[in-house]
Amino acid sequence: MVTCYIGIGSNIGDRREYIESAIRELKKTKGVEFRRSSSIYETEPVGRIKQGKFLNGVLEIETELAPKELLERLNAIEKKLGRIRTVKNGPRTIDLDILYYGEERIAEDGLIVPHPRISEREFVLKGLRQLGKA
Ligand code: PH2
Ligand code: MG
Ligand code: MG
Repeated sequence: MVTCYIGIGSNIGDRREYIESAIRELKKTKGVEFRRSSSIYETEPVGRIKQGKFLNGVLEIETELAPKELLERLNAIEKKLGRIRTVKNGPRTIDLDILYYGEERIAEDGLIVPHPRISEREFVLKGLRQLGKA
């Protein structure tokens, strides 16, 4: 089992409900053991796109899934919760990002871990700090 940290965010619709639903889905996912969550906090949107405020947090899980398998499961949860990919970095019902996959460094098509923008994103660092990972 590998300990992983997942960034979670929502800025459309009932944001808290989307976050709770995503956590429920994660708990139902075979090969994933949910451990704990940081608090869920409101953040100003970061980046060039004008969009609504986010609710963000960080989840700690353990998994026996390979990184790409985990990414597929996270993408499936995003899809199930109505995420439509239009504008890159734009508004979303739910966003689930792999921040850390154990101590592994991964650079593959569509998957870079640790997440390359952790150190510049306070909305991620805050949750990681609460979980003792930053
Ligand atoms: N995600 C982005 C872009 N900007 N800003 C906040 N506050 N929270 C996010 O989760 C976020 C963002 C792209 O993934
Ligand atoms: Mg994402
Ligand atoms: Mg993201």
